Amino acid sequence: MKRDMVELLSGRELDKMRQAGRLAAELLLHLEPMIEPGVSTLEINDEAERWTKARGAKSAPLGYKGFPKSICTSINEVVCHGIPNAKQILKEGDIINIDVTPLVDGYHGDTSKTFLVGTPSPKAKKLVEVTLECLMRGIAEVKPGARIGDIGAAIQEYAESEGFSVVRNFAGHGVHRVFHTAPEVLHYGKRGTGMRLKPWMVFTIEPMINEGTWEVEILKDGWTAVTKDRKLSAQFEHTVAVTEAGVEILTQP
Ligand code: EYL
Ligand code: CO
Repeated sequence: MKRDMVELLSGRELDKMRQAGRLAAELLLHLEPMIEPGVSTLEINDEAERWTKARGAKSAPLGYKGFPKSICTSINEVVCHGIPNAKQILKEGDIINIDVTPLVDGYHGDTSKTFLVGTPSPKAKKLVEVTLECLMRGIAEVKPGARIGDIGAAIQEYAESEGFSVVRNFAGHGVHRVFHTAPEVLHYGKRGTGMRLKPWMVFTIEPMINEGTWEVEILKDGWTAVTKDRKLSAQFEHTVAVTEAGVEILTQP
């Protein structure tokens, strides 16, 4: 299968993706009560790993391109791919994105959410609300015949209208038996451009929205992406399927 070919799933495969997506959504719900000041990101990681294994699934990020942990935990200025660590303790006012991808019976469910730790600043809360709305506006564009550029355009228009910026270095992606594959789903762009969406395509939409500059830097650990200006970044992610009727979100419980 060529790297730029977008697979259309069978009905049986979409059912597997529904199961994987549901488990991913349930995992985020399970972790939510742990998100409190004083907990370490390693404790969250270890509970995610334990819960996932107990359900007969695997954590896809673990070992993926050498990634050392089971989930990504991205706090405040961390844009994505934060590595859980025992010395990294959540504190009052933080925002933290938890990104999970259980591999269930050969299929991946990929979802993430930015949680508030206690009561963050009004500015931080606004960023998180706008980022969720960006994801939902992107999803609302998904239907047969729409263009992939319509998704990014809707996200960019809303983020920038609220005074925020869209990260360019990371994109949504096709996901099924393969964790990351075609299509690439940019979170910025122009309406009416890019490939046409067809029923049975499955991909993620996962906008990263920044308070300041969209530019990111990778820390010396080789994984952690942070904002260049060290201002806040938030992200939400769903795995979605294109259906005859429009769109089905696979990663809600
Ligand atoms: C591992 C691999 C560089 C994830 C996603 C974990 C991190 C940095 C290379 C994308 C890319 C999750 O789609 C993702 N999350 O929604 N890499 C990922 N890694 C990793
Ligand atoms: Co993803």
